[in-house]
Amino acid sequence: APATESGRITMKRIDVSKVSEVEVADALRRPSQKSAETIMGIVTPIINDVRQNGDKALLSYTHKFEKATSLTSPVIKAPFPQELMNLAPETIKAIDVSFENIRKFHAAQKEEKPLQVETMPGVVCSRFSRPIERVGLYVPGGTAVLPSTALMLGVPAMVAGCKKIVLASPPRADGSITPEIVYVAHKVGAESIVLAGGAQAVAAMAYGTESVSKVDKILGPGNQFVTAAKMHVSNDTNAGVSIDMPAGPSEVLVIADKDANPAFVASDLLSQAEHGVDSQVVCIAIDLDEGQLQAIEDEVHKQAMALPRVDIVRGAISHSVTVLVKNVDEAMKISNDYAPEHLILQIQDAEETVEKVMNAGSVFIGQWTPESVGDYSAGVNHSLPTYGYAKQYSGVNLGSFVKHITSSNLTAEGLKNVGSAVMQLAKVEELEAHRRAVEIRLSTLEGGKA
Ligand code: HSO
Ligand code: ZN
Repeated sequence: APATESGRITMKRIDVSKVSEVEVADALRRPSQKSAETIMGIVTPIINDVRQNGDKALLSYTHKFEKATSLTSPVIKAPFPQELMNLAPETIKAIDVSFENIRKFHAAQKEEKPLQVETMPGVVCSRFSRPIERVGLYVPGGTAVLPSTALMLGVPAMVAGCKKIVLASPPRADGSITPEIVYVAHKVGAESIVLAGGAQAVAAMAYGTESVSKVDKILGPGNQFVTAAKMHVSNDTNAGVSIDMPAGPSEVLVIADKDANPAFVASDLLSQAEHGVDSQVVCIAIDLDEGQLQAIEDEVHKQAMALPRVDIVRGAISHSVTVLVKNVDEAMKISNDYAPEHLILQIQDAEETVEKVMNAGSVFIGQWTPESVGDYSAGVNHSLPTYGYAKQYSGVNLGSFVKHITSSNLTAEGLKNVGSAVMQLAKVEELEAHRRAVEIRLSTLEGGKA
């Protein structure tokens, strides 16, 4: 039956004890995205245009897509004028509190000192990190303003010590930029804000234009065009730019047992459902009876109807599902296969269950931890792998803004210890110059010279 039958907002139900594994997987399939070729076909000409024609092309796309026809310059440089960041005191306070928590958590991810290992006597291997010098942070526009995303990208970039932080975000139709985003840009020490969105913003940061600084890495979520553009530029060796991860629609998986408060469960499902019609939310119900299931469904409907974004929620809920299982292990098996961006554990022993989490972007433990605390203020990052990519990607973290460099340092004794292995492998690979680089030194040592 359609999920919105008679106007009721309800998730479909599936009982794993009654259907095959294939049916479970089908029910949990993410809403399909437009094909990669279709999207690439649209973004490639835009990227090429910005690459060739710089600011002129960038501005013309902003005029066209953002309707910001009065905009004459695509960039604002720091220091940002105070009048661009006038905010209510309570907003400043909220940003400041969140900033500080995110800063603390990401500063703790710094490596105290270089890692150093003596693999053999006299053979010392080290690893140290250096910030990526120039980063481009994409803050989406679209149906919501997202200063929180500016915080999630900007704060770790600042903590890592990136020299140049460029923020890009689509301007409003009057050509202005959300003051909250300007305030965050100011707090993280960004050098500029690019007033552009979509593939054109990505291209401008990847190649640079007359006024947009070229960057070394582009991070941040975005729609399918932004994601495709990031993939495109990261595959272009002429751009010399990397990206964080493929991004998709927001999603959450809530595991609830008899102890869970139905109203809390529903509120968490809805907080991700309101992101977009293509978002997906999943509820795994452990051994709930009909009354308990009904209670969650009633709350979903009731709370959804009271939301300003009820139409978006309706879209998301139409491809969302409640999965009935018998125990925690069954629940965790499904969750790990799904690899949700956000995993909420509203179960007894939530903390102990974390050990069983194999794939997830970020975990929210227990009934007092709504996912929205992580979206804004707890300190964890909200830029997370979606669409099942939590199987192989980490969310944005301090490591996203640094690269690791290794070093080797051998004494004469060290070379004597490891030299024969090197020479033998070089011989196997028939790379004689490699072998001789060791041999020449060993014979010098044997000759007794200093
Ligand atoms: N849940 C979103 C992030 C976000 N929520 C921003 C509110 N604002 C993606 O994980
Ligand atoms: Zn969110």
